[in-house]
Amino acid sequence: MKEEYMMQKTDIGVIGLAVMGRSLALNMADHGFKVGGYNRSREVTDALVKEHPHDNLVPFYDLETLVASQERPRRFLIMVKAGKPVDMVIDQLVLLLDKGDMILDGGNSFFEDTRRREKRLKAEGIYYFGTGVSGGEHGARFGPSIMPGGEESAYRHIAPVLEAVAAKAQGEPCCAYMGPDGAGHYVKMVHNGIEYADMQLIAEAYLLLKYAGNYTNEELADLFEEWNEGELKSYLIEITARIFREADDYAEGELVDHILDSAGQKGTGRWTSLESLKQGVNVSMITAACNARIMSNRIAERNAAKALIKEAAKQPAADKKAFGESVRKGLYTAKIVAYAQGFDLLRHASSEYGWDLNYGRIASIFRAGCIIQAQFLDDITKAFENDSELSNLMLDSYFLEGINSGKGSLQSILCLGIQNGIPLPAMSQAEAYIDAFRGTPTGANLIQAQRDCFGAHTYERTDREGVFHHDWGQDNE
Ligand code: NBP
Repeated sequence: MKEEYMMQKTDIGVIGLAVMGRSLALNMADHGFKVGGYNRSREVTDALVKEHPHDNLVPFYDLETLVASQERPRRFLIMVKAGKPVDMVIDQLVLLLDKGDMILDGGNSFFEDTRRREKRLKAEGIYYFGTGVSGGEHGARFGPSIMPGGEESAYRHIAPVLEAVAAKAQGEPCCAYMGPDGAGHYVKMVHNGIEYADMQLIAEAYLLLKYAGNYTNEELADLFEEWNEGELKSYLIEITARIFREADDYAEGELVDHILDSAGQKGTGRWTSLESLKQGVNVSMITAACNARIMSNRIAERNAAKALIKEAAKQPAADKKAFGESVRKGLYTAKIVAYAQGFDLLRHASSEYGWDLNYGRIASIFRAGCIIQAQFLDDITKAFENDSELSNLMLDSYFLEGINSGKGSLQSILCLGIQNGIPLPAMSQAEAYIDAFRGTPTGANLIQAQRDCFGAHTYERTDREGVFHHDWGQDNE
């Protein structure tokens, strides 16, 4: 006799019921979609339906029955570990599907894998959507930011589900069609890169306030709460304020002081950084954030070097309150630069891969559900609505004003931080980027002279057209 589940009709199948898959499946079920849930290991499916029984969530134990439970065109969301497991699931699923069916990959897949898979499945008449999902477990369960990319004409079949489960910002779903093939996963990758830079900047503001401003955890919590009322208002600032107040379960004082100074990373920041070099785009703040995490991991070497390399003499800020305000302004200025770099990468990728990305729409779907959600994103949307061809966010009048009014603060906190021996890699990169961007000499004239001197690489001149080579008067072998 057939088990009861075998006769149930479903609207969508979710394949992979770990943290993210189960949360999205329940979110869809809450929104009235009949969801078929399948996981490679049966016990995971059983645990889900036991712990979270839901009328709209039907367990399946084989892909054939899951596929048979849907009317055509069918829809499946893959939520398994990124990499080979995604290909393995596709290989099994594709044998059971018909032309016009749809597969969504909601994991953190590398966009080049998504492009490859989309191309392969398109040849078989199956629509493949690389779908970035941001917001972690809580977001997936109650409303993530969703970035789908694939065949636009088929998007209408998946839009009702994705837009229903997505977070809402001012009543609008934080989900929008990004562009063809790998566009969705690319945007998600850059989102994660920006998240790395954002978090690093907040960490540097913390170091400045703690070690040059002598702020206590309570004072830090108060200050971050105050910041969260203004232009820095964001999820990351809000949770940081809460973190400073969190008592430790094992020792005296706050938990933050007992957490090892060594940060993990899963690779999406590194992908963004590597991709930026490929595109010839400067996302130095994202790279700096990756490098800061790498340095933080070298605990033994750092401990050994502590005794060998002289410490900077401490020079506390003269006026704690004024310093706090300078840090706020400097942080905001640097944050503008981080987003300017991230969106610059998107702009180049859009042209390179032929995606026609809509930057205002991208910023608008980051407004809720995801880690980088911030008030500031409304201003980014406005900037791109005012000028869809905006070449750099810093050139929008609103952000230009932010850069010009905050640049002095960024410089002053950098100076004090460096005098106190505080590492500020992301903030330093923000300052260097602004200076190079505004046409300050970069020293490239000297580099061109050296290249021409040792390799006859030629140079261009400031006073006449053409390409020149100079006889530098020595044997350069
Ligand atoms: P994991 O990334 O931990 O993957 C575990 C799931 O993959 C399990 O369902 C497992 O099945 C399945 N799986 C594996 Br591993 N190999 C498989 C194979 N060959 N065939 C079929 N299934 C296989 O799950 P997650 O943390 O829920 O994340 C899912 C995706 O979402 C990942 O790409 C992740 O990077 C992304 N993501 C995660 C977060 C987050 O906060 N966790 C946020 C945003 C995006 P099993 O039970 O049989 O082993």
